[in-house]
Amino acid sequence: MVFQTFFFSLMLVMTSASNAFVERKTYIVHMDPTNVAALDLSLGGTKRWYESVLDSINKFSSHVEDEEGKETQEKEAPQLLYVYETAISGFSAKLSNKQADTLKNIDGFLYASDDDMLSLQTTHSPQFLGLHNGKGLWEAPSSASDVIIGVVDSGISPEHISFQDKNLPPVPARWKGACEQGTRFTVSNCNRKLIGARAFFKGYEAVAGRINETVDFRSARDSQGHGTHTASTAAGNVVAGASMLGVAKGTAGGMSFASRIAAYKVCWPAGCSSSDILAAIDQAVADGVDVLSLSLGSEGNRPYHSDNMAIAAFGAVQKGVFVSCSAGNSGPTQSTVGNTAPWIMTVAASYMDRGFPTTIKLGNGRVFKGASLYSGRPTNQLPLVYGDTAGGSGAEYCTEGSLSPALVKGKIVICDRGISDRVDKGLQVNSSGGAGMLLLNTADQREELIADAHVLPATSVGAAAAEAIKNYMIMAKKPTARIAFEGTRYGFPAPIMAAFSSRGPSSVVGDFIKPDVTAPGVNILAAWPPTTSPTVLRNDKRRVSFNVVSGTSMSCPHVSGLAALIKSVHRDWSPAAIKSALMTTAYAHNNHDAPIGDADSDSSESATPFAFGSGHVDAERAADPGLIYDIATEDYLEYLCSLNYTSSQMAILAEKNYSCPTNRVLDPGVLNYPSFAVLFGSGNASAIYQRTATNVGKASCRYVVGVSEPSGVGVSVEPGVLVFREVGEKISYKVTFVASGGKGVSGSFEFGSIVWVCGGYSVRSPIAVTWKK
Ligand SMILES: *[C@@H]1O[C@H](CO)[C@@H](O)[C@H](O)[C@H]1NC(C)=O
Ligand SMILES: *[C@@H]1O[C@H](CO)[C@@H](O)[C@H](O)[C@H]1NC(C)=O
Ligand SMILES: *[C@@H]1O[C@H](CO)[C@@H](O)[C@H](O)[C@H]1NC(C)=O
Ligand SMILES: *[C@@H]1O[C@H](CO)[C@@H](O)[C@H](O)[C@H]1NC(C)=O
Ligand SMILES: CC(=O)N[C@H]1CO[C@H](CO)[C@@H](O)[C@@H]1O
Repeated sequence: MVFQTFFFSLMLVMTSASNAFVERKTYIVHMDPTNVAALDLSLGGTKRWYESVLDSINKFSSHVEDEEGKETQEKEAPQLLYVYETAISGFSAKLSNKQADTLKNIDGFLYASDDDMLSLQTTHSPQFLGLHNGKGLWEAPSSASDVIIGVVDSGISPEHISFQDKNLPPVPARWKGACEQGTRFTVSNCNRKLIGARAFFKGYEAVAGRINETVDFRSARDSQGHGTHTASTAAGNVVAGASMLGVAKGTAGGMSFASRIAAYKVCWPAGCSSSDILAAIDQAVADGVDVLSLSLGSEGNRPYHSDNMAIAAFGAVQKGVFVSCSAGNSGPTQSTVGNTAPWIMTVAASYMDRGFPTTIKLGNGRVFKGASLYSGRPTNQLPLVYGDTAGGSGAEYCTEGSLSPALVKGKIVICDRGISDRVDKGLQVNSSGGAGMLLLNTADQREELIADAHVLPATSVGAAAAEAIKNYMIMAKKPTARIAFEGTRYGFPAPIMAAFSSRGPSSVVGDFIKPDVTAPGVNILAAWPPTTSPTVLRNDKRRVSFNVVSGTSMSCPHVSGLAALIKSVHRDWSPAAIKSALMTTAYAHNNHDAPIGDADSDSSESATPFAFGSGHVDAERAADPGLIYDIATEDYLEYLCSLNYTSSQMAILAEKNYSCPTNRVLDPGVLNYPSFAVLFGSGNASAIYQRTATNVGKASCRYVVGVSEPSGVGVSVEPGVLVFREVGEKISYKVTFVASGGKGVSGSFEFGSIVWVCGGYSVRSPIAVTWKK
């Protein structure tokens, strides 16, 4: 082959001894696009070229002698899974470790990572976000119909009423996507609402084997419910009279209900593989989506140049696509936040003012509150059983087979959270003849009250009440309880941060606050496939068309939908401008004018920006923020230079040869981010950050700064007044942070904010100061 030497350097040196075990894995290989672009495309294009690369790898690696000098023969040739060309540059392939060892000899090779498996982070919400029928952003929904939201998830249930296309104009002419055929999915499943649907499973099947078609559809059709739920939250139709078995009754509708949806299925029963996710992002950008919604978990602690999601998201953002991701469900532990790259909108989850309260009355007269989506009649005052009064080993967790029907029949069973699924515990109690269940939080889950769709009268119980109930079990001779279900109630103090919502500070870099914002993510009503039970358990035979689910997976598509709305009224705004608008107009107080609370504590302590970022998103204010902090690709690249990335690490992200400026000192503090995070060492310290505001409000406006200083830190802003005379004008200012000695305890945080005010505009950036350990 004549062109073989072109991509394969002549000196091939095997670095490691060949392994006796031929282990085949999927590798994601990042290539320098300049080398790839230099190809003679007459050879057949990028795909053909990568095939030849793999061919050569195969030839070479199959003629290597092992340690004993014997020639070993590779049984299997490398298998090319995907070629990435739009958001990232490179390919993924299934290779033996010996074959993988030769990758670094390919001209243009930058970096290879093992494929990994990520997981999904599992009516009233529009009103809670400030959206109202016929007003403001929802006044002229037709403008939103040109905006396309790509949902990378577990697929979609295409016949659902939420995705019907009544009254929608034709598909935007620029759309290049497709409706892919597959198991129970045809071209006719797409319409003017669901304009594209694709499935990505090569990476998944390389690890998990062929998809079992009795368990999942080998197509974009959703069997898990998650993707249908997130897509309808972002852009589902407005459906009146929606409810989940009578609970949360009302109108269900996506945030940007006039926008188009394109579904990219990457999540299968055992998870979502990175190689498939990258292929989906790459394709979605090529197809022409405006917004990408990714309710997926990624490793939170990798530097950006080795975080596949961050790399692909950067490629998308460079091409003008807004990328919204879930922050993760690993809270309330500190520094658990994922998807933290500065070009990603990282979304935390909080409660709305809607709840599903229950009342638990014990035999001693004490009353506690809980939450449940069960909507039937109250139980009678019934005997309570727990642990060895309910069954054998594992009975305290109500695991399968642990409960004794003789002991639990007709009684209320207490089950601790942990080990098995919350709703499965209820199924076990029900099938053993139990009449009800109290699902107790452990100390770890604090006062988080998740409402679940239990199959029997059952309620969740917070940690403090759980302890009181267990004490009562010990003290009382004949303990009893009664559970009553109050249905859907409104007016609770909100937002409150969900305890499960992952927390900052980011463990990758500390130059800005993560997560960025919070949005509703607890007990969210949205569309559900008619073939899937609300609990996703196989032996739950109930079927619903709307379901109530919780997670940062649910808060992320709220923000994706809002970004689409803002895009529809500000066509020319960059992803960073939309992000800035959502962040600087977010609020940090609740509906009672108190600070946002935290389900992590028993309501006395308020949450911090490391839980909610800039605050809770406010749709209408975000559409008219006054000022924005814009960030161009070049600014992100200079920021990455300030992290001292090598030239090949830079090339992975830059998608081109990029030389970091050498004529000046690069300071991470100059990234034009809409929030401030400052790291101080022990003793006195200071830092100067710079920001540039662009006027997108009234032409003539005089902004005056207001500063709320973090405890122990002096903050001065220079200049303190910004006078704008025209729209589009940019003015820079400097912020100096000076720590007064001795105040900071190592590892502690202090918070404050900077607010620019002109007339009705209020442009707020939170400040977080961390004293390093
Ligand atoms: C597919 O899944 C079904 C249901 O779990 C199981 O009975 C069947 O054996 C599986 N088939 C294969 C080929 O694994
Ligand atoms: C709960 O138990 C009742 C009575 O045994 C039974 O009829 C019902 O099917 C059970 N529900 C589920 C979801 O298993
Ligand atoms: C980058 O290198 C410079 C010069 O060696 C150093 O001062 C700076 O702290 C480094 N920055 C980071 C983020 O490691
Ligand atoms: C990119 O950089 C490499 C060395 O880092 C150099 O060999 C190559 O010529 C450069 N390509 C372009 C197009 O500038
Ligand atoms: C150790 C140190 O330099 N301490 C100084 C920190 O700053 C305060 C106020 O500026 C001074 O009073 C301390 O001497």
